[in-house]
Amino acid sequence: MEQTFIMIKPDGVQRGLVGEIIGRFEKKGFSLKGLKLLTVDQAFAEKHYADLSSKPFFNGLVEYIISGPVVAMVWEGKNVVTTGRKIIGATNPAESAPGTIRGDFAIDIGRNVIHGSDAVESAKKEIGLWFPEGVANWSSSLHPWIYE
Ligand code: RTP
Repeated sequence: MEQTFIMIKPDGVQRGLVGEIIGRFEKKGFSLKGLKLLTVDQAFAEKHYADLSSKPFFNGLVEYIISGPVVAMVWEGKNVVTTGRKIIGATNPAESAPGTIRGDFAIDIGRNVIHGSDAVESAKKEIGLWFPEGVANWSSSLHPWIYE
C-alpha cells in the first residue's frame, strides 16, 4: 500500500493544529504508520529541501522549518500521496481551496502549516530521511469498511 510523508511545520505545532490535522487524515480513512515530534537542525532541513536550494526563499524556508518542533508522520492508503496533497491544498494559501488544511488555516506561503510529499518516489526518499528507524507494521481492522 502507498505511503506518504506528512510534516506539520512549526507554525502548525505552535498554533495547536496537530490534533485537527491528524483528525483529517484519520477520518478520511488513511492509516497512521509513523509519528514523532522533533526539532531538526539546519543541515537536516537543508537535506529535506535540497531540491529547492537554488530558490530565493530557500534560506527563509530552512529558518522557518528549524524554528520549533515539527510533527513528522507517515500515512498509508490507496493514492495517499495525491489525495494527501489535495487534503493539504495548494502551496500558496491564497490559492488553497476552503476545506483544505492550508485553505482553512493559513494566509502566507511562508507559513503554510504543513508539508506533504509530491510523488511516490519523493515520499520514499523523505520517509527514509525522517524515519531511518522504520515505521510501524500494522493493518487497520477497518479496511473492509474503507476499501471495496
Ligand atoms: P511542501 O514541500 O512544503 O509540501 O510544499 P509544496 O511542495 O507545496 O511547495 P514547494 O514548491 O516544494 O515549496 C516548499 C515550501 O517552500 C515555501 N515556499 N515559499 N516564498 C515563496 O515564494 C515560497 N515558495 C515556496 C512554502 O512553505 C512551501 O510549502
